[in-house]
Amino acid sequence: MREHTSTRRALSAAAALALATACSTTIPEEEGTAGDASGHGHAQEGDLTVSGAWMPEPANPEVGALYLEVANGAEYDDALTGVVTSVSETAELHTTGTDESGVSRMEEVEEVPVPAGESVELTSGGYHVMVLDIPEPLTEGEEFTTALTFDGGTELDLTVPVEAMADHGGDH
Ligand SMILES: [Cu+2]
Repeated sequence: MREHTSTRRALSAAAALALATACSTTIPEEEGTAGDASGHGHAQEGDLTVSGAWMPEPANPEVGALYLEVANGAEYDDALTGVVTSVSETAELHTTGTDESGVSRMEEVEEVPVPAGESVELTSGGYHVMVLDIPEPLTEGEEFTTALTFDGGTELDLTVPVEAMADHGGDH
């Protein structure tokens, strides 16, 4: 009954795929976060929810910014401490500040704090993920996977769409 076995294996692979798809597209609750309806990257594990993940089509093909929102429903503080993407071997957590002469500049940080009961937006002009040394240019309509690691041990996998900056109302 070799044929039967391989059919069952194929079925369970399909079921696993269906589960994974359901997980990344189903929004458990309407929590009033913008962007979910347009199919942005979303993931949830325990008390942590990531929504609205996207990357503006990079102007410099080797460097892309990844924006998202993290909500921490737990009663303890957590922090985003690590990011790995499928498009490059290098991703950093950045914050945006202003130097003495008023010039806006980015700086790498060890972690992005996500306090208990709060949500933190990683966006233009603030905290964000910087994806560096991208070997193949990313264009609008593409997607890639990202794994986020948190101080409390949670790991979240999500799909991040590459979108035109113009679709986000000139958010610069
Ligand atoms: Cu940056």
